[in-house]
Order: sequence, then C-alpha cells, then structure tokens
Amino acid sequence: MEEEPEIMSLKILIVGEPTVGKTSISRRYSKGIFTSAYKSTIGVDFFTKHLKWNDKLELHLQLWDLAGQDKIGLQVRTYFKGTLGAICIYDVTQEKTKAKSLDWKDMLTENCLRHDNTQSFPPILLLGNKVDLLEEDKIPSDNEINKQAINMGFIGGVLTSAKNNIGIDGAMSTLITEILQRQENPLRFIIKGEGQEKDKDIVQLASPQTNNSDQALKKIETEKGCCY
Ligand SMILES: Nc1nc2c(ncn2[C@@H]2O[C@H](COP(=O)(O)OP(=O)(O)OP(=O)(O)O)[C@@H](O)[C@H]2O)c(=O)[nH]1
Ligand SMILES: [Mg+2]
Repeated sequence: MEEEPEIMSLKILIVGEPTVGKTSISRRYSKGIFTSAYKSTIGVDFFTKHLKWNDKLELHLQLWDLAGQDKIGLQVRTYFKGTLGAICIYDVTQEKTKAKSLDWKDMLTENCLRHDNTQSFPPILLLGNKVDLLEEDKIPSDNEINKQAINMGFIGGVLTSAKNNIGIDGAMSTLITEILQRQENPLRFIIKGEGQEKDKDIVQLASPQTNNSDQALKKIETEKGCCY
C-alpha cells in the first residue's frame, strides 16, 4: 500500500518597505495573478499555497504579508512567532529600499521566536523586485545580486518581477529548500546557557550550510544569543 505523504505547514513572513511589491509577490505566487492597482496593506494579509514537494512531502505554505508601514509597530512582533523563513523585498528602482532591507533583516533576526520562545533565526532571502522596470543593460547579473545579498547577511538574493512573473517560483523554492534542510538537520543551535560546553561543536557542524548561520554564530559569540 502506498504511504500517505506527510503534510507540513510552513509559516513564511514577507517584509520590506512600503510599495516594494510584497502583496504583489505573495498574490502572484499563491494565486498566479497581478494587479497594477495599489492598495496599501493594513497590518497583515494572509496568502496560502498548497504544493506537492515530492512523493513523501506536501507543503502548506502560509505567507504572512506584512504592511511596510508597520515596521515600528510593536504589535507586528507578535506576528513573528513560529516563523520558519522570510522573504525581504526591495524595489530595484528605489535604492533606499535596499538599504532598509538590513533593518528588516535585523528586526526579524531579533524578534523571531520558536513556539517555546527561544530565538529562531529563520533563513531570510532577499528579493529585488520590479526588475521589469529596469532597462535591459542596467539589470545586474543573478550572480552579482546573490553575492550582494549574502554579503548583507541574507541566505541569497534573487531579482523578481511580480508583474511579469520572473524569479518568484525559483526564489520560493530556494527558501523552502533551506527551511527543510534546517528542519531535517538535528544539529540545531540551542540556547546558550552558562556552562553549555557543547555549543562550539554544534556551531562548527551546522554553520557551513549558509552564510546566515555564520551571522547567527557571530551573534552567539557577541551576545548571550541562541541560534538556529
Ligand atoms: N512594474 C511593476 N510593478 C509592481 C511590481 N510589483 C508590484 N508592483 C506595483 O507596485 C505597487 C505596490 O505593490 P504592493 O504589492 O501593493 O506593495 P506592498 O509592498 O505590498 O506595499 P504595502 O502593503 O503598502 O507595504 C502596486 O501598484 C503594484 O502593482 C512589479 O514587479 N513590477
Ligand atoms: Mg501590501
């Protein structure tokens, strides 16, 4: 008899400055549509997508599309609990939104908690959206964008267009793959309490996977920290 596939729920946050295209990316990915009318998100919007990952696993994705305006709102932090991964979006036609991505990344890193209230350091992927608005010869290479994002502390970077459906499926697959790898990897970072000698071993074994883990490692070393 064939085994039933496992169904896993993944909570993914979508963050970034106002008008960068968070709702448009979420809508494009979950519903396959785009609208050019702009309606600012108030608080948070939800999008879901069910997908067959492989023969053994189906995923129920919950996309939490946060309002860009609400960055400083304290209530936003309550949305972060149980987040397994995040997408941070900037607008390639507005350089300042890229710089602001760092603030969003830091805010997620500081505030994302597991259900047991330990810090979770979810993987965060950076998207440069609205690439359809750039002239052909101004479009940076995928490699360049990815490297820049890694240098900024993201797990990677991808250029996207919600309008023309460019890069979004691949970006989501990259993030999901990273989330699943971390779920499967039993060598997670744990809360570093006084006298927990094993931390170093855990860090060494887990850190090669991503640059994000390196960031987490730095945090462990500099703060009381805990990690993925
Ligand atoms: N040309 C182009 N326009 C886009 C793209 N993505 C979004 N837009 C437009 O940009 C505007 C803002 O998009 P939203 O998705 O609402 O932006 P948001 O980040 O959710 O904004 P807030 O909810 O206010 O934080 C809308 O008019 C969209 O149609 C894109 O890839 N290309
Ligand atoms: Mg929105």
